[in-house]
Amino acid sequence: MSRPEVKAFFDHDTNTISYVVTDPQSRHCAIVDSVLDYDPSAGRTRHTSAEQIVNYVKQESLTVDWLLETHVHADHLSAAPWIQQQVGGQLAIGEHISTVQETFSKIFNAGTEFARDGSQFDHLFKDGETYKVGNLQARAIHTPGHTPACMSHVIGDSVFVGDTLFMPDYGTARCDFPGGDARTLYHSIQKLLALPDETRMFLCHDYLPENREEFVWETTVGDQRKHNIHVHEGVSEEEFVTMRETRDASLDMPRLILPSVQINMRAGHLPPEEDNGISYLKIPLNAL
Ligand SMILES: N[C@@H](CCC(=O)N[C@@H](CS)C(=O)NCC(=O)O)C(=O)O
Ligand SMILES: [Fe+2]
Repeated sequence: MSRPEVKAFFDHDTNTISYVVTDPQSRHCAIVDSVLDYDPSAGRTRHTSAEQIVNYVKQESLTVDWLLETHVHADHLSAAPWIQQQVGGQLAIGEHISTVQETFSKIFNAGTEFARDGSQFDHLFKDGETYKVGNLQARAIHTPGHTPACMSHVIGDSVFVGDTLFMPDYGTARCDFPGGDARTLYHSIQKLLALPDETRMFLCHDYLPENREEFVWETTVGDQRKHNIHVHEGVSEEEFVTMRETRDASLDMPRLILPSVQINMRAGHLPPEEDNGISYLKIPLNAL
């Protein structure tokens, strides 16, 4: 089993971790879940975080094979199209993106200009599909529940799980976004926990629980299986669903859900400019 080099980038504004996952032999890489900085008071996007990734790719002379989005993020905007312009690579997400696009096109009353078939992406992964990052063997696993299109990616000895699991002391992702489902998440998590115990596991967020002072985003399948506070071995499906639904009822919507979803359902592109050359976002009232 080959071991990728994993370089993590932590975004303090949204608690998101992006990764550059490199095959040390070929120096080919995949970029997982990049962040486009967004100031909601000004409606201003910036590329400061994305530039760090691009600079790293250039410094290390990497060839970008893939820009992987684990899902349509609801808490930060994706910088994937901007990074692709700078350093190339194929932009990919799970094939069930069309379900997510269908759902959100209704909420945002998107026009016919908005394709609901995932065609904004270069590639749509199917469950179990294998692919390569340089010479590293990789596999996409459909892990819905947080959203219908969530995918996890096994690359060499590591798995990138997006928002399915968080650190063992924080637990699991919420399941109350449109199309989310706690029971479905439970089953997806079982697929991840069935990977070999020593598999390195990389998470998309860390929200720093009260009893910890450092952000952490790497764990192992074995640690999750034994210690995850929501789904460790022995927690039944019913117990999990009750816990998750109770917790979800107490959570506020993510601060950036409205901008994030409108950009990310378009693969990270801004909505088409209006006749004055400015792109606009909508705020649906009382719809979420
Ligand atoms: N306070 C954060 C919350 C972000 C959030 O809801 N994160 C999602 C992932 S996109 C989650 O699953 N949170 C789990 C939880 O808080 O239990 C924000 O406003 O951005
Ligand atoms: Fe998420």
